[in-house]
Amino acid sequence: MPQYFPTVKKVQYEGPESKDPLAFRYYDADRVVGDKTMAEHLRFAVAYWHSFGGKGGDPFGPGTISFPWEKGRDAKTRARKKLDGAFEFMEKIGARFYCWHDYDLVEEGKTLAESEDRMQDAAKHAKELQKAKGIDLLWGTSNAFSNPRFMNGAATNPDFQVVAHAAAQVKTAIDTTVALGGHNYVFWGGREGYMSLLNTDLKREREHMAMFLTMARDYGRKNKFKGKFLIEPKPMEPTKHQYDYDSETVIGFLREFNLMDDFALNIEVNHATLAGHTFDHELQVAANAGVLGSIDANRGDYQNGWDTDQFPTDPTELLLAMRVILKNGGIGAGGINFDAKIRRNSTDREDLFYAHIGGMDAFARALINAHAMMEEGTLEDFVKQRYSSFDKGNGKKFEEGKLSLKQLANIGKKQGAFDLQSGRQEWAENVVSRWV
Ligand code: XUL
Ligand code: CO
Repeated sequence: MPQYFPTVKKVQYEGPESKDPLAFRYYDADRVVGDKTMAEHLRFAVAYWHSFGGKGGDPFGPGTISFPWEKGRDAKTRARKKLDGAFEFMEKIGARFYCWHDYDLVEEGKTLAESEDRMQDAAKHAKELQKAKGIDLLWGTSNAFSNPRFMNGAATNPDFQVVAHAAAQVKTAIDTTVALGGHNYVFWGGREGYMSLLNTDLKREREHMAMFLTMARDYGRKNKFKGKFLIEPKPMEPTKHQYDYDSETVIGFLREFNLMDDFALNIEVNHATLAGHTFDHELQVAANAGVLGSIDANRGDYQNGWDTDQFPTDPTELLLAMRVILKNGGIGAGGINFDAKIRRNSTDREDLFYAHIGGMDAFARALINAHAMMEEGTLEDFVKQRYSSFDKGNGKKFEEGKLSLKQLANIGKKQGAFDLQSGRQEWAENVVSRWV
């Protein structure tokens, strides 16, 4: 089989002192941190679309990156060669998971039937490669936003014909995910949102989205899909207002339409930033509701207000995120998917390796430090102590719902003057900086 990345061998762990740009300095897959190996904690996944399809085009110019598998003679051959290239990359970088949209796994055909046929062919090859290389599908999803037919949305499109077309696509994507033993199935909102309220029936569109997701859930469950359906919150882009705005919004939606048992959240760093939140805020909100499903790991540029999809490098941001994940007992059947792309001027074949090595090392380092920080427990002890007045006496009764407002007011009247309790934020920030 031809090598698509001939200049790179399997990337090895060499330790923090290594200066080899094609070695890991922190990610040591089999190193045990707490109760699991790094590979088990982090479950890294490679995003098929950016890594093997992203060509660097932007609104000001065409792509700068080309891929050898594009030269295959027909669509099925091209898809199979792309899989060969992808699995060679994933094996060399040591990622044990990957994620795709239907139409980056294959090129979209002229008809739904042609696309489905291509998906089935690609899935046969993907299955062989998964088995041979020990790599799993973290999640599949459907691209129901790029084709012009989805310009007004997919499940929330005002035209029923488009909704039905989207259903055919999603059904095939679920079938393919099941055929490949996918651990999860993702719905990112795509163009589910509006550009203007003037031409939009907001109530109906949200109800249509809930109906569509319920149907997808029922279909998946009838057809042996055991994993979670994941919704990926994002506040804006491409639409002015995306219905899956942020974690709180999506959780409210799932509760309203009785979808909490089967759905969880796929939290993306850059989407959190766009919503005006931190990454750890979005993770904590999902964790509190028991729906922290998976992660799309890509940062934004903090001077730009759009989704720049850069590889994660920020030690503080990742340390705080790993703290939430460890407190949650891990990420379960989810993983850390690099929904990130190399820059338009990163045109060497090695650049994709540098990018993933940087992201994997940044998370591994954050895992080591977050674990050590929590073993020391300074912040955890402080937070526990800060709320300790609710652990006993009337505070406990309040939490248990055993006080009326009148009783609570009487306690307030009787207690007299009391001391202020410092929140010690600067002290807490200094504790964190010891582990960055
Ligand atoms: C878009 C985005 C998508 C989803 C999958 O912002 O994050 O790539 O992750 O459709
Ligand atoms: Co994403």
